[in-house]
Amino acid sequence: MENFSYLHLGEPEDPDRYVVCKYRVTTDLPMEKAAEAIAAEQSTGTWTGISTLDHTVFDHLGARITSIEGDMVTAEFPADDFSIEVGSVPQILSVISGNLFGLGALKGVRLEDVTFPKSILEQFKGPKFGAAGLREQLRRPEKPLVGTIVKPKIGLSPQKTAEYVYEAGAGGLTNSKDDETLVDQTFCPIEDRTVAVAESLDRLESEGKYMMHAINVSTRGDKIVELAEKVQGWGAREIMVDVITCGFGAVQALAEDPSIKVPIHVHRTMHGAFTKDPFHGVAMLPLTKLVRMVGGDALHIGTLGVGKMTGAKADDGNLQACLGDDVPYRKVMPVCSGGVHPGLVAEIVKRAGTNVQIQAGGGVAGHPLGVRAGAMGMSQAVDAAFLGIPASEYAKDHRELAMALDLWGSK
Ligand code: CAP
Ligand code: MG
Repeated sequence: MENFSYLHLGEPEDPDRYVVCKYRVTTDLPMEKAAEAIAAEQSTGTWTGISTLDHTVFDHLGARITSIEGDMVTAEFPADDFSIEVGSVPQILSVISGNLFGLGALKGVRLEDVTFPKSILEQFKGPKFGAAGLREQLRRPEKPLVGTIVKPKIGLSPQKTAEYVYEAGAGGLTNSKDDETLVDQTFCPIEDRTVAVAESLDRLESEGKYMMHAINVSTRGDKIVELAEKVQGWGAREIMVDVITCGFGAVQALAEDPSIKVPIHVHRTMHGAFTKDPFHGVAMLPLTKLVRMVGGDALHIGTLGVGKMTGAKADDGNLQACLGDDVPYRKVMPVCSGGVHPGLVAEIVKRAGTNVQIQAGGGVAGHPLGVRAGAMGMSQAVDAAFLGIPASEYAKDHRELAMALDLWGSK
């Protein structure tokens, strides 16, 4: 049986013809062996030599291990290993983050980053609106967008939801959204909720306040576009998709469908199943890059080490993946959410900058004086951070912020 080596250490390939992946590998084997196991399984090999593999195929489609530095392995996959023309994330993920996670040769393996050649990037259209499009619709050119998540996450009636949204907008918020578990339940049918919320948004607009509420349309693949079209017809100004549970293809179908004329807020619930473990799974960074490719307009990237969700670090590359100019797409609005309250806003802005959407559920609904005051507290905290004024200073003239800082403290 002919021996095929996947090791090409020190010979990085032409980045324009290869998909380059960085894996963090934990193994008891020599690292070269573990790295080759990844390259073989994800390209032209399997656990044993095979009589049907020849050098014509291997040299063309075999993955190449071009670097091993400590526990970091670089594997480069020929662009021809991937579907042509269609722009297919499912097939990409099957190659770069498929069987390898189950390989016995590896105690742990985490896909930390991926970069794509132009030939693959060009197959995708990216966001239809992007960060700039959101800002244009909200008449908010520079300040961070500031939003809330209607809480409790389930249970409010359509009317109560609409009242919450109106109060949040009246308190100065630019965005609100359904929570990730709310779609179309008996206690809050999606049509009734969408119509009632649209009336609140229209009322706010008549008062000179521009606001979006993302209606969650996360449902089965063969129904999601139809549901989004209905929701849009009932007056939704933004839709939300839970990308991990619905799939990247669902976001792409909505973003590329000309009949969908509203931005897509992308939630990432369930991501923790594979982003949380620093030694096994998939980091958020590859997921962020894929969400931008398929057309998410706004994406949760965590709170940069500040809020309740663990895992995110101050600079894990996700901001750059949303806002960078290194790919041919509109920018994605990074959403910082999860355990956020006014006392954390300054630190988030310090770490993320101002081209960001900061949102709070409990940090608004938990305010002692109710939703409108909670919204005012968040809005005041964003204004203070934007102006470079310490929140404690700004709170001297802003009671709602002062009460929030008293209740939750500040970082
Ligand atoms: C935040 C939230 C969001 C999290 C998701 C929640 O509510 O609505 O889903 O932000 O985390 O359900 O926890 P709170 P991430 O503001 O009350 O925490 O953004 O990291 O995906
Ligand atoms: Mg939520």
